[in-house]
Amino acid sequence: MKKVLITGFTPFAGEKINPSYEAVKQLPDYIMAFEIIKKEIETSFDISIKQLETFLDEYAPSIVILVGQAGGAKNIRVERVAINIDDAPIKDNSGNQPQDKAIKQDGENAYFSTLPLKKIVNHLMDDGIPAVISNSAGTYVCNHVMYDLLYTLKKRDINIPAGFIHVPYIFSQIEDKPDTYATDLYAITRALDIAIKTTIKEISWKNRL
Ligand code: PCA
Repeated sequence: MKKVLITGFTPFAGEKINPSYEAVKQLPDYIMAFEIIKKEIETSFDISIKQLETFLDEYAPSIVILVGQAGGAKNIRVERVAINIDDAPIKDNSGNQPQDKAIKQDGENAYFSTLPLKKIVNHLMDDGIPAVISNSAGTYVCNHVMYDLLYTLKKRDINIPAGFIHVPYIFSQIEDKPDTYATDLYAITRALDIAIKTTIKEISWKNRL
């Protein structure tokens, strides 16, 4: 059975949970005849990409969607681009804080997501979930892992839909943060379910042509 690899991150920056993995965990085990492989990735520059590469080897997925928290975001942010730079505003969970550092010496300056971005955003909006295409995944661990994903797939000549989605805080995280936007976990889980279905439909149509 074909597989979708979907990952969330561990909590970081003093948070008790990370809504990305909380939502990933809630997804069903199967969607439209694809097995959904749900994994947690450490919010660490070094560990995260080792974990990701192990998952790619182990599962050989047909679709990869990485999910991370974007605290303060007011919508689901479907990322368009990963850039070749680490510039961490805070330490990661391993205590590292790289500054102005290229991720891959032999990598492109940037790689574009290969997910059907506009279709995902449109289907989310049709469902009443606020969503946008974002043109920066930042310069912290999320951009780092998105970059490593797209670089690795290109190196291995694997042509599959792959990309990144940032999600807002959920309500339990903002009790001590006045005036900060949050949504409920169900909306995020539903958004991920829609993103997966939209991407599966996209490859199913392409294969019929
Ligand atoms: N968000 C961080 C890293 C882990 C996460 O969930 C980021 O946006 O880089």
